[in-house]
Amino acid sequence: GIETDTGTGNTLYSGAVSLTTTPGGSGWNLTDGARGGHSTYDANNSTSTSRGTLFTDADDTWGNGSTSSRQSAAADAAYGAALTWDFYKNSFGRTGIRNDGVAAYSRVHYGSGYENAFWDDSCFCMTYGDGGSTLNPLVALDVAGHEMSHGVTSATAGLDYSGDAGGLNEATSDVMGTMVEFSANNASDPGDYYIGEKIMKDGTYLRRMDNPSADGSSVNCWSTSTKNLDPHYSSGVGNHLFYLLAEGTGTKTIGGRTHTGTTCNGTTLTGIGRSAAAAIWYRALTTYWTSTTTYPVAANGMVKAARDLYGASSTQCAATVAAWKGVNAAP
Ligand code: ASN
Ligand code: ZN
Ligand code: CA
Repeated sequence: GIETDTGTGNTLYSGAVSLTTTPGGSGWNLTDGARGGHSTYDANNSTSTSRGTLFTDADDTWGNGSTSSRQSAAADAAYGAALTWDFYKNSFGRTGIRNDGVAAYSRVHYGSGYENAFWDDSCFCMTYGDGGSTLNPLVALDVAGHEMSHGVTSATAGLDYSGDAGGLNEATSDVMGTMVEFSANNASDPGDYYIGEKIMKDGTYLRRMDNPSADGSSVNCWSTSTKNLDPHYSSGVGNHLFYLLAEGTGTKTIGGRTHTGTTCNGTTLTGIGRSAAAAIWYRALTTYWTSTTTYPVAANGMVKAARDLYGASSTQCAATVAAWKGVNAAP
C-alpha cells in the first residue's frame, strides 16, 4: 500500500478534521492511501476534462476554513470522499464505488461561478463548482455523498435518469448522502434530513426528506404522474418513504432542524431507525432494482429486502410495507 500520514484539514463546512495524506515531493500530497488512494485535484477554474493539479502542501495542514485558501474546499472534498468510502465499507462491506477497492478522484474549483457538482462515470471522478449567486462551494458532506452515490447506483441497479427510476436514482443519492452526513457525527455539520443546507447562500436547503413538497416542486406521494417530473422532484416520493421508514410520523428536531413526517394515507408510523432503513434500501438497490424500476416495483423489492435481512414476521418488514403505503405506492 501507499505510505500514509495524518494531516489536518481546515474545511469550509466541517471545522478542523483529520485527513489521511501521503508523504511525497517536498511535503505531502492530498492522496488517501487508506482508501484506495483517493486523490484531490485543483481544476484551476477550468472546465476542461483534465484532472488539473494534485493538491500538495509543505506542512500537512490543508486550508484555513475560508475560501481565501484554495485548499479549504479541497479539504472538504477529501473529507467527504473519506467519509463516503468509510460509510459504504462499514455499513455494507462495500469497498469503493464499484466495490473493487479502486478509488475515484475529486476535483474542486471547477469552472467559474459554477453552481453544481457532479459525478462522471467516464472519468470515475467527482467534480465540484465554487458556486456563484445562490450557492457557496458545493463541497458539503451531503452533496459529496449524494454525488458519489450516483456512481454506486450506476454500478448496481443502473437506474435510468427519467421516469420513476429517475426519482429513485436521485432519492438513492439523497438517502445515502444523508447517511454519510449522519455518519460523520460532526458538530459543524450535524446530520439531518435536509439536503444542501450548508451550501445555500440564503440559509435554506435544496431538498428535504421529511416533507419534500415544502420546496414547492417535489412530491410527497406517488401517483401515475410522478414519472413526468424532473428526477430531483420525483425523488420526493423515495425521500419521503425513507424518512417515514427511518423516523416515523410526527415532529422531531434532528441536527438542529425541525422535521415533520406525515403520511399520504393518514396512518401513524413508528420509525425503525436510519441504519435499518438504509440497509433495506441498499439491499433493494443492489439485489432487486433494475434500470426501469418504478416506485410500486421498488416497494416490492424493498419488502423482499426487509424480509431477507430481518425475516418475514419482523417489525422492519411490516414497517417497510406500512411506509410504502404511507407514500401511496403500496408494494
Ligand atoms: N448535482 C446534480 C445531481 O447530482 C447533477 C445532475 O443534475 N445530475 O443531481
Ligand atoms: Zn443527483
Ligand atoms: Ca443535510
